[in-house]
Amino acid sequence: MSRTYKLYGRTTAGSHAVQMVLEEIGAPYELIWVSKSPADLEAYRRVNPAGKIPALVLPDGTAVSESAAILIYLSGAHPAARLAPPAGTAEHARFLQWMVFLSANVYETALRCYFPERYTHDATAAGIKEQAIGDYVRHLETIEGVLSPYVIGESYSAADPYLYMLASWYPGDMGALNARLPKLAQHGALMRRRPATLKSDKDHAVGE
Ligand SMILES: N[C@@H](CCC(=O)N[C@@H](CS)C(=O)NCC(=O)O)C(=O)O
Repeated sequence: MSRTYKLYGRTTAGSHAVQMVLEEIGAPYELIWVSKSPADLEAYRRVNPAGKIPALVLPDGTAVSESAAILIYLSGAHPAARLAPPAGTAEHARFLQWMVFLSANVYETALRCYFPERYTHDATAAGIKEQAIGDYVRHLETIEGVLSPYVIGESYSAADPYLYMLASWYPGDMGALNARLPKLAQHGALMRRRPATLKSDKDHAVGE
């Protein structure tokens, strides 16, 4: 049985954080780009029936989707990489809280920003996007309040690449965001010192 993970990704998509975590772990993986062509999408639905990026196929062939679930799974499967506090501790509860917060709020807001037309049947997409940008800042402000310097405090965890990726998708004025949220800006700078971040940044900027 191959011990290699298969990561299904796309530029500027949720596979970015998963690749960062696989790089942090040092696990062997193959990055498979999924284009938006109907043929690629139809084939990809056999991996993730929802058709959303990312998906990770485990070495035993199990396909897992939902970015937060993939990151939490990898943290637990590779404890030596110390990407999450030990399960059952209060620190782990806080880790789970922020992983779900990022997925349910920040990721959701990003999707509303980039696909506003999916949230309306009439011509109000511009208003939906405007509201979503405000929500984006509000959710990032909540995280700014706890960054110290990482999401769960002094220890780096899988929540950090997740936050880094989601913050990088902010569609408004990034300079203004950095000025308003200095701890988030500092978090981004810390992340860019890590080879795993740079590798995933580079691959996800280019794609196949
Ligand atoms: N809740 C999902 C959201 C995944 C998602 O919506 N991914 C986007 C890319 S970032 C996508 O596949 N969009 C294509 C589409 O919706 O058609 C997760 O966290 O993995």
